[in-house]
Amino acid sequence: MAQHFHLNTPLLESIGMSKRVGTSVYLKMENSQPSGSFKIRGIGHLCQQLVTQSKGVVCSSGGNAGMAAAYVARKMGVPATIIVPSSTPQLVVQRLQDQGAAVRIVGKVWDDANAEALRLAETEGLTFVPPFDHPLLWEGHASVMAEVAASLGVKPGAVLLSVGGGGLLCGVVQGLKDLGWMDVPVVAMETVGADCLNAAVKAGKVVTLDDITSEAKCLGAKTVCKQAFEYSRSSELTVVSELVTDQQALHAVQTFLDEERVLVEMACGAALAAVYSGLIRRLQDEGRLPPLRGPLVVVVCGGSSIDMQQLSGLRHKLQT
Ligand code: PLV
Repeated sequence: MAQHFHLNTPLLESIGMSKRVGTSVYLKMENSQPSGSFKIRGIGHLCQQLVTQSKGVVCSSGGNAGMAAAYVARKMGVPATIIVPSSTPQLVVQRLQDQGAAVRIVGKVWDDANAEALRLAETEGLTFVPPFDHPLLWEGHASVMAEVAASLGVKPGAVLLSVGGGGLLCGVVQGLKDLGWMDVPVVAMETVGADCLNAAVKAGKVVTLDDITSEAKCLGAKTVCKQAFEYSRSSELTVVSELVTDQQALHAVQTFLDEERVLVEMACGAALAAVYSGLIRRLQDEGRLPPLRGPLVVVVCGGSSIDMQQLSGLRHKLQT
């Protein structure tokens, strides 16, 4: 039997969020995965398929894909090199090293790090592990919806998640397709300044952002993957692309810590903010999201880019 690296995570009802939304809200706790985020689902699956007799893996990452790649590589007994941009906090570099990975800091944003990872894969003969743009990743991420279906027992009214490069979105849509639940709307959240999907939706085509100006660095891919964009405009699906500010994402991280007693990073705060800022209610009032006919499922994507020091730094910077 194929070895799984990810866990079947808890699906917890949130009373605080349910009160705000006016319908029951369930949290899929991907923060409790071994590598700290959902990324282990797709990356575990991809590595199982591609890392046979490999000299090692190389992964470009805002941090969490790297954490997953480092964890999986360690379990498979192969070396991992993780290329991160300079915007990655030292605490993440340390956590990657603690997972046994070699870390290199290249460029300002993820796209720069990715170019170097592709180069290394080519020159050193390493297996390239992409953070979001690969069908095997989406296939792996799809397991999150299968678990939700098994635990919840009913069809969700909607799924709420964050979008960086769009891998999680593609995986969730894949999972919904597998379940025959293509009518379940997906609310896809980004922060202003890390909004490559929203920019593509507005432009009607895939576009590349000039820069990443949001503090949600793990959402900071300049170009969304093509499949995510295609899903966003598919007539068979409802994908609602929305933005929150960094202040709203940070406020959500803090409210989540207070109410659910769990600390997540800004990338995850973007999704949580859709509930805490009242956006989910507003979208329904304005008819942009159909009235919820079942519980709202929030993918709590997690993330390792946070600790108390990082949190107070963000509070200071964003003045909340
Ligand atoms: N982070 C990627 C891409 O960064 C990475 O390398 O780790 N939530 C968290 C906590 C994440 O780390 C990410 C992606 C996302 C959500 C968004 O997932 P995606 O990229 O599949 O849309 C640049």
